[in-house]
Amino acid sequence: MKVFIPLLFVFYSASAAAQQVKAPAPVYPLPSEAQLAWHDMEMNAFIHFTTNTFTGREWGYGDESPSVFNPSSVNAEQWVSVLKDAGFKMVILTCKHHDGFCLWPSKYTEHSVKNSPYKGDVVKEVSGACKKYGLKFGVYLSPWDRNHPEYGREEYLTYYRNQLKELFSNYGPVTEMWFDGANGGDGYYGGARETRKIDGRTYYNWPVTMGIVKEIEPDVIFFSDAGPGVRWVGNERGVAGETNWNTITADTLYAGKPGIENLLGTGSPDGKSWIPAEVDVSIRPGWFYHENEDSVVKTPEKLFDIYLTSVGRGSLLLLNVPPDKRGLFHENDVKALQGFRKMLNTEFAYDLAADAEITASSYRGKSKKYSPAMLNDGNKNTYWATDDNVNRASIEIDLKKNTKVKYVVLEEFIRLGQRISKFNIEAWNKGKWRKVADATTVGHKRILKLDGIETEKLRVNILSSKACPLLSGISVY
Ligand code: FUL
Repeated sequence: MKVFIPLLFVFYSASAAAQQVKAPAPVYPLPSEAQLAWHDMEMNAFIHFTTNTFTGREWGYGDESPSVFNPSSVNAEQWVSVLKDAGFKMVILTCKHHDGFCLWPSKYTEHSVKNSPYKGDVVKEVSGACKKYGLKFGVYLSPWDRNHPEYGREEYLTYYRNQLKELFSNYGPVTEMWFDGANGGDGYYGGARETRKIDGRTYYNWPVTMGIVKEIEPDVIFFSDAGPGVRWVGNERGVAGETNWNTITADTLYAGKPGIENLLGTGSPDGKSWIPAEVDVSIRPGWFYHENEDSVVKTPEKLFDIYLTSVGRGSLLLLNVPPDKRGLFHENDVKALQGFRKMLNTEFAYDLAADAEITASSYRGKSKKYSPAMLNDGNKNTYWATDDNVNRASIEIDLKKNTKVKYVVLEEFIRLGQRISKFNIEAWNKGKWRKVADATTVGHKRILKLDGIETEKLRVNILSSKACPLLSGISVY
């Protein structure tokens, strides 16, 4: 009996100490559950398909006859299965682009597939294929409509909202809704053939329009230049800011304001809302399929670079792959996507940090719960943390033997807010530490490409953070 009492006591006091270590306080603003799920998708696909595919245009004027929409063999299962194999998690379809042609037989217009030789329902095909292959589905419904006679007037808003209700009620669940910032200008407008300018901030009365959608789909993520769910990254080249805050103050952004592109790319550390940047880019020069671009489909190497400047900078990649005139992904695009997947698999084949010994200059309350072991436990819900007011720290990754290293990947525990604003990486080389990378923000995922160095030890130095830093993972490839 005597032997057991002290042992029980030791056990009791150790677990009590662990319980006493308080979790770090959140750093506001925080992401919603829907935004966290969006971050985790990392790679989504865009599909641009309309009369432009057949006329060779990028922006249809709105006077195209539905008879031009004549794909011979639409196969949405081919699109979705190719995308799934490449690792994409959601498909966002241009249900209606600026030309106003609807890919579903909307009961509110004659300008749709129902009056085309195709006669089918592309929206139904795509949302059905997404369900079958386990991908999420998203809707792009261009607010600008160059076909509609009432565009620019109150009546058009009723039309637009009716179409949103139609799409969300008949083709859901819808995970993301894409509101394009390109708005107003010349167009057919039911035969008027004139220029119609609107005030992008007031005309659509977004709070009302989004409210209607939210009644049907409460958790939908709204994309627009300024959110509120996710923001535009400010360019269509596939590049997020090297410094990339998920936070931004929405009032400082509105469509058409000159010079906001840079701010969209970087966000701001003191931003009032969590509105992460989405990186939209096309696999081809244009958003729609054009035969003369068959030879300039982005290479797997280029797509991989884009992955590093989007996902690797804490953003999400939204890659557009446009079906061709047959209604299929072109062979060249399929090949490029397969090559891209192969590169991802090869470059990130084996995480050397999984077997490494990881230590840190400090960890929260010396509690196992916040120890460096949480960095390579393969669990995104556990994290290493420091004590309050300890905003600098070093983490050492001992690989045990000289190893060729190409990438270091950090993941911040963003559920409690984005914090880290400056860090660097050093490698152990001939008896001393040598700096191999300098960076700022981390966010959902930060991938640093090193020039294939050889080292047996790496050190991540967190140099500044808005509050105690929290990391859920470190990987080395
Ligand atoms: C832009 C549009 O004008 C392009 O046609 C394309 O849809 C792209 C994703 O957004 O603003």
